[in-house]
Amino acid sequence: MKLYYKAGACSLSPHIALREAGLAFEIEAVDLPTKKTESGADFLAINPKGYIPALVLDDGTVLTEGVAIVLNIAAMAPDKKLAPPAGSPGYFKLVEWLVFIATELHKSAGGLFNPAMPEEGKTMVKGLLTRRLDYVNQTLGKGPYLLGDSVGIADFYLFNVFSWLPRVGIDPAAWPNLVAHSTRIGARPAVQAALKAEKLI
Ligand SMILES: N[C@@H](CCC(=O)N[C@@H](CS)C(=O)NCC(=O)O)C(=O)O
Repeated sequence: MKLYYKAGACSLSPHIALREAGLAFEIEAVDLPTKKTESGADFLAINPKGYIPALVLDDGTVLTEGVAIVLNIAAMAPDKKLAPPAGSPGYFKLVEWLVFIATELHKSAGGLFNPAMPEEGKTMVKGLLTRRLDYVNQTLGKGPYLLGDSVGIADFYLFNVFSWLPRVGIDPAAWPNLVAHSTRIGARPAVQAALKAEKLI
């Protein structure tokens, strides 16, 4: 399997999931402005959507969309219990979290990196993000992880997106339960290995 990624971007979530799952994989960086991969390949020929993450499975299938990718990774390593069993009540809570992170946190926070976004737009998005993060902070007070006692793919995705806040001018200290969650996830050996492989530490 090969994961196409950009250091520190939203591909960090599937990168961590692959390491937590103990699966065999390679990573290849993508230069997003030119759509060229590290080895000189045309990334648009791999993922016509032009964005990372993209995971090429061993049978050649190209899977895109971070949520689909991490659900597939969890399904490939059921013994690691990175997701509740498909179809169980816990599974639908997991999907609820993944969709919330993708649509309410990732895309909002991601937009703040765009230098073309006007200041009024940034203020509006930061207000929205603040309300969403208040909710996550409150929920995390009830259990160490998003689904309670069991760590999994939603926690890695949340860790990934939360790590962007200082870079977009938001002080994470406003959400102590989220900071504690991020510290807890960041200390995991698989997470440290992913950060090292992406040259982030
Ligand atoms: N809907 C996609 C969005 C992925 C995405 O936002 N990727 C960003 C980096 S975090 C990207 O590659 N942007 C470059 C582009 O859109 O050209 C997903 O959830 O996986």
